[in-house]
Amino acid sequence: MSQIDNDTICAIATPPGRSGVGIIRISGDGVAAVASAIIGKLPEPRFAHYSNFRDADGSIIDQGLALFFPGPNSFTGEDVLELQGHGGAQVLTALLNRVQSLGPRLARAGEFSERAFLNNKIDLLQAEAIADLIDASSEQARRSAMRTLQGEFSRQIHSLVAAITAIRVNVEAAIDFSDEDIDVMSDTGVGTAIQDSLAALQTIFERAEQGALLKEGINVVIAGQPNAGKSSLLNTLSGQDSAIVTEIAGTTRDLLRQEINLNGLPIHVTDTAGLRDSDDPVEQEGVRRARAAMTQADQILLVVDSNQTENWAEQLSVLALDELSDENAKSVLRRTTLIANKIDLRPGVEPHMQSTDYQGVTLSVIHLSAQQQLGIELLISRLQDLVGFTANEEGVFVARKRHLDALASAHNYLNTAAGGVSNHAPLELIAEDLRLTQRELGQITGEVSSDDLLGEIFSNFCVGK
Ligand SMILES: Nc1nc2c(ncn2[C@@H]2O[C@H](COP(=O)(O)OP(=O)(O)O)[C@@H](O)[C@H]2O)c(=O)[nH]1
Ligand SMILES: [Mg+2]
Repeated sequence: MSQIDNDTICAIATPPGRSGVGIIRISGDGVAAVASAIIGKLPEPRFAHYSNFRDADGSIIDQGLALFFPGPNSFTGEDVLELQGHGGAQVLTALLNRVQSLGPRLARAGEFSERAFLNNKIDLLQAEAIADLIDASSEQARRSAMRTLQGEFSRQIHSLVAAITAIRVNVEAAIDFSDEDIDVMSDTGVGTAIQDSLAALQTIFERAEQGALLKEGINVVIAGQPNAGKSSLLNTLSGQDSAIVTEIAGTTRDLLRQEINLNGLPIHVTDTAGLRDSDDPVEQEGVRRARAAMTQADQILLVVDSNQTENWAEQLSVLALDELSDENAKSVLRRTTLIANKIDLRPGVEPHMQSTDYQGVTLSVIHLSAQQQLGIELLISRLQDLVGFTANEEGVFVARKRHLDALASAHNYLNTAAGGVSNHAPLELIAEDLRLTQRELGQITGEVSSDDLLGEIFSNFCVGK
């Protein structure tokens, strides 16, 4: 576990730029000395104190509010002083220099939150939720981050850990009494209790998975032959005229990225150059970048002209699957949805979805018109279904890949323990699997965590947080 540095830290807590108010935050034992030097006294705890902020020579740098929160009843758990002055770059720099000249050093990114964690003011999930709340890109993401910050995710993990502790106690008892003529394992219902915990773990995982989607979103790449209507589809999805659309094949060369929010699910869409052989070096580079983007995509939307859907093999040849290993080719196909565009040119064809088999993989085909905005809702619900996204975010808490990995691994250990119980495996092995389950869960809240992990998590925060 990281040792907390005892030195006093300071940072500008408001974003750079011009604003009515700019805040400097100071935390640590040196706070009292800073307060008396700059404002002449230590303000009464938790009262706003209006004051001059003075430089070493007595001149006034700025005027504003000073707020003092004595430890342990502060965000970091240490003495904290906030100087709320005016939000100009020169004002804040001068004030920060003055604070530093009195001893405090500049805080590292996330160091205030790290101290709050190390002083047990918040657990690791909550510390991460602060960063996620600040970064929230949608109303749903904000609400789910707030749920984690209020401790909902942590409470569910804790109650799971408590249930597994109770099971471990019974398994340990069974080990102690194994020579005697009583069956502690079945008397105490260990098997059923493990099944209950497995179900609870599954529910938490599903909520966390939704939360991770709200936070991270999915990468969608629009690909296909020139003039299929890729850029039109990007424009329709994003509701903006972002990409140039012309009837000239080869218009798009650069990758064009747009962030779209579909009912709270962030979608990072990339429009690409049409896939064809070309002598033009600029276009060749565009095609190369398009292919590279496709390998990174969670979903590839392969746009084709709906007049040319008789021969899928020909349409799918632009994916250049024969240049890939069998496994990679399958992976590309599994990530591909076919978009049969321009149905407005085909009298009698309504927007619809069908499927087609290709090389043993079933692909969905969505018939729509990007330009006339017909059938776009089919595509949107298809994208949401693909990642299992539900617009109902009740009980969903923001989560990261780190949490999902730990939950999945906890599920594995617990499942092994369940199998051990039904197969009458040695009790010591079952006890060990339960211990490992708990260890994985402890990593989520930060009860068990390495310095490396903590360093990585907090360094992604902004300074002053
Ligand atoms: N009728 C019709 N034309 C479309 C549709 N989508 C795109 N187009 C036209 O097809 C041409 C190529 O479109 P564009 O989006 O630039 O295709 P890209 O080369 O794949 O990016 C343009 O003239 C578009 O107006 C559609 O749904 N219906
Ligand atoms: Mg284009």
